[in-house]
Amino acid sequence: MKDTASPDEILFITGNKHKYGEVLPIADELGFKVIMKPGYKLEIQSNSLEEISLTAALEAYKYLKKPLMVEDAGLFINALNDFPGPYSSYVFKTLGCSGILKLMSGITIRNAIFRSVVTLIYPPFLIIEQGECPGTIAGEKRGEKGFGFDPIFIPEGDNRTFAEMSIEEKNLYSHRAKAVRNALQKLKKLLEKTSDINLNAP
Ligand code: ITT
Repeated sequence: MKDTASPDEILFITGNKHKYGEVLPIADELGFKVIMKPGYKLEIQSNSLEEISLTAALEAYKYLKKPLMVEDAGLFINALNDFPGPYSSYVFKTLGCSGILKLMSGITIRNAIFRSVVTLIYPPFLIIEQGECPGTIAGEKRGEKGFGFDPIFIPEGDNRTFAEMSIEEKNLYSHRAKAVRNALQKLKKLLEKTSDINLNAP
């Protein structure tokens, strides 16, 4: 019988230590031990965050054969027809926050949404969960914390950017916190439900 009270270890396939810092307190609260594992995330080009996240998780599992989680996220800006969306990583490296602000100059409707898709492989379970955070693009960069587009994103319900918040505050709103929480809660329920079944039996 599986002891669901002891923390279950899950590798978090990411090279982004900020993401790891955001995921840790959520995993902790739900009784899972998440360990950062850089160097195994295959980034395919696709219009779909789901496909990027699932493909990366399956590829990493081929090599590591251990319970693992991949999270892929993007910023979708309404006035730019959802740009940069799944291309956020590349666009951040090339244009950065300042480039996005330039593209947005003169635009008054500044709605945007952060989306996140988590794929969690914990044999025999494969869980895919999403999280969204609606908000607006600020007029200028504000704040020093966080990463990526945090200095220009103001979540709905607050007037600070993500970069002006602590991890705990960002986690109250963020796309990633919602997706990770959903995925780990689902896994926890499945492990509880199946705790008296030998999942390794033929
Ligand atoms: P891994 O792929 O190694 O996990 P990454 O930083 O490349 O890390 P993503 O591909 O999921 O992560 O994210 C794409 C980009 O979107 C990321 O580089 C940031 O620029 C931006 N982004 C995603 N989530 C963000 C967040 O919570 N705050 C600010 N920017 C974010």
